[in-house]
Amino acid sequence: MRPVSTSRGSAAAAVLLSAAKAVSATASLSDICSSDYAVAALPLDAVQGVTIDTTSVTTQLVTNFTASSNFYPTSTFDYCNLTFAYSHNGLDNDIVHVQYWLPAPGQFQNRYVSTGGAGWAINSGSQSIPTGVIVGGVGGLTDGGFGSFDNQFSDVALVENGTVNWQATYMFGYQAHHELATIGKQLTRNIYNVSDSSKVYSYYQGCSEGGREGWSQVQRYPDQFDGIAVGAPAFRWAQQQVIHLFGNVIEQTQGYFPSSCELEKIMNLTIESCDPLDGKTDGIVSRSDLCLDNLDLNGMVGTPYSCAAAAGGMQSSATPAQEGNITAEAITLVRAYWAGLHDSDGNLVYYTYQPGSSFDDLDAAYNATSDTWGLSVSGLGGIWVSQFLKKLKADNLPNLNNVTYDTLKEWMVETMNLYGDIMQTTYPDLTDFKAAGGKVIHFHGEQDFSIPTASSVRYWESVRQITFAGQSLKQSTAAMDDFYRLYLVPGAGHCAANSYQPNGPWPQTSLQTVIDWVENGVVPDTLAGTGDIDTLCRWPLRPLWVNDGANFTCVESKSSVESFTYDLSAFRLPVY
Ligand SMILES: *[C@@H]1O[C@H](CO)[C@@H](O)[C@H](O)[C@H]1NC(C)=O
Ligand SMILES: *[C@@H]1O[C@H](CO)[C@@H](O)[C@H](O)[C@H]1NC(C)=O
Ligand SMILES: *[C@@H]1O[C@H](CO)[C@@H](O)[C@H](O)[C@H]1NC(C)=O
Ligand SMILES: *[C@@H]1O[C@H](CO)[C@@H](O)[C@H](O)[C@H]1NC(C)=O
Ligand SMILES: *[C@@H]1O[C@H](CO)[C@@H](O)[C@H](O)[C@H]1NC(C)=O
Ligand SMILES: *[C@@H]1O[C@H](CO)[C@@H](O)[C@H](O)[C@H]1NC(C)=O
Ligand SMILES: *[C@@H]1O[C@H](CO)[C@@H](O)[C@H](O)[C@H]1NC(C)=O
Ligand SMILES: *[C@@H]1O[C@H](CO)[C@@H](O)[C@H](O)[C@H]1NC(C)=O
Ligand SMILES: *[C@@H]1O[C@H](CO)[C@@H](O)[C@H](O)[C@H]1NC(C)=O
Ligand SMILES: [Ca+2]
Repeated sequence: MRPVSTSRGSAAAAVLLSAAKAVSATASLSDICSSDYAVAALPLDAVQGVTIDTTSVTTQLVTNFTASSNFYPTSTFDYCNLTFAYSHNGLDNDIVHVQYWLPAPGQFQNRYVSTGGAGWAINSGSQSIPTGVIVGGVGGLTDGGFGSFDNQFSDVALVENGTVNWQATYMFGYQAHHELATIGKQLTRNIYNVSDSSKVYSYYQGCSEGGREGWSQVQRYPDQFDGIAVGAPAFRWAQQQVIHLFGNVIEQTQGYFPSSCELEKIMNLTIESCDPLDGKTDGIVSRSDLCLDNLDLNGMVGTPYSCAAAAGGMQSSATPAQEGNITAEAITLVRAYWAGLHDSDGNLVYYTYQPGSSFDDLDAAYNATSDTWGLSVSGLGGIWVSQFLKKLKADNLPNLNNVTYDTLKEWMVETMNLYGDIMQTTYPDLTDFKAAGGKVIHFHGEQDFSIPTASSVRYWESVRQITFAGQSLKQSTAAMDDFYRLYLVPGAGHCAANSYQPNGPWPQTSLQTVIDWVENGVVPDTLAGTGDIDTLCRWPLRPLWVNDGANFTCVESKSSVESFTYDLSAFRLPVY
């Protein structure tokens, strides 16, 4: 258990302090950044079945590096970039590269921090890993064995058409992160001469796919991390991947493909209508649960919109100057999108996004020759179906011919059946993690357009019901508060603040928050946010402005909780 009592806590802190002083007196960053020093520190026996290649070690001293991201405060520091490779005994052509950033011995505070990726990437290059050094720890990332630090899982997911790369799939699912952290923690001890009797605290930070990777460890290895700070995890994999195609199937079924400008106008009108319902007209939809009851969707029909022409970017194709009036067809489409995916028996399969968020999964393609909008299959959903269900080396489905709402449900069931144990990262019994003293800070943008906000609420609720089965709502909610706290971020999009709702908050220092909770017993009633709202309410409390927008509060709201709670009646087994 953690040293939270004051006497034991300060004694432990004193030991750490003197250890840090002793270290800083004896070695400099350049001393520990030699390849000989690193080779001697390799934890050769850390993971059973793994052989570290001692000839693969590289070290590079980097000075005055400036790191900037919305997941840590901007910082300038020196570090040592240590990399090496390992392989799994008995496998051919199997090489995994890991990268660890070491802080100067004088900065080291007995911490190790693993970092994850996004989309189909298992790391974020030099974007996420600085967070470790910034908190006085060693940062770590892995290439998952996908060939190089720049390769993604999707680059190697199929060996050939029809042949799944199972080793890579298990590595992506959870194994690579288990190895990264297990090696990283022991390496950290060895590099800084931390004695067996001193603690090296271990943490994880990541968002989206990176959020899923953090949960993959908490659910399987209760002792892996003392704390994790994760956002918008892509963890209910089967539903999450396939739901990206739902918007396209509505468009195809209804035969209407809206222009980007028409959708943006509907979003803008929604934000305008929903913004004040939280008690303050500040451009931020803090209570999306109150939106639909008050929104006059039919009243939007005929409202004019216009947009200037835009050049295409990396992610988007060029769009022409657009002008028109919102159509009844577009409103019908948006209603269906918000109602969620239902099968042909009318049962709910999965929910989508909160009103006010942008309509990314409804993006259509502009054809300049015909001056019309048509189907653009969401690559986020199409890639999973093509590679893992159809087993074709293809980046997307070529079209959605014959794909119905029922097909989407079948694809979700097939994914759970074939890949559930690897990718469906929603195991809800966290008894062992809690007993080990682990802590979780989990947040999710309330206006996320890529991973439904309700998906995080659903998992928190599953953990509450399964881990604390038999306890009352009040008891189990209090028990959750002891180790796992969820915060919805007003107005925020996917793993970032939202340009359509400027000045909304973002929890930039969540890793430091979980460290303070783990090491000093500082319990985060609210999570610190940047922007105009500096506190984020912890679920199930909900934000509300009172006194004519003068005071911000977190309130209980049964109806709000209910609006985030769905009965996925299309599935006969529990979907956690
Ligand atoms: C790093 O920055 C400091 C302060 O700006 C400067 O004095 C030092 O020369 C820089 N070091 C290197 C190696 O650039
Ligand atoms: C760290 O070193 C490895 C191996 O030389 C290199 O591939 C990687 O780009 C380096 N990372 C940074 C951020 O310099
Ligand atoms: C760890 O101990 C070795 C052997 O005493 C010493 O050479 C090295 O400088 C120490 N490392 C640090 C970071 O103090
Ligand atoms: C939507 O609102 C944004 C400002 O947040 C504005 O830039 C954009 O032009 C608006 N879009 C339309 C279609 O009116
Ligand atoms: C939009 O509706 C107005 C009437 O409200 C009409 O005058 C105008 O022509 C329509 N614009 C387009 C592009 O259809
Ligand atoms: C665009 O429209 C033209 C004319 O109708 C058609 O020939 C062409 O196939 C379309 N392109 C795409 C990519 O659908
Ligand atoms: C594998 O499938 C893709 C997508 O259908 C196809 O383009 C490619 O030709 C196939 N490769 C082989 C070797 O059959
Ligand atoms: C779609 O379904 C029809 C009727 O069942 C069938 O004839 C056709 O081959 C199917 N098309 C595709 C692309 O699967
Ligand atoms: C509202 O905030 C003001 C200033 O922060 C404070 O003085 C006042 O007590 C608050 N009122 C309520 C009802 O919380
Ligand atoms: Ca508001």
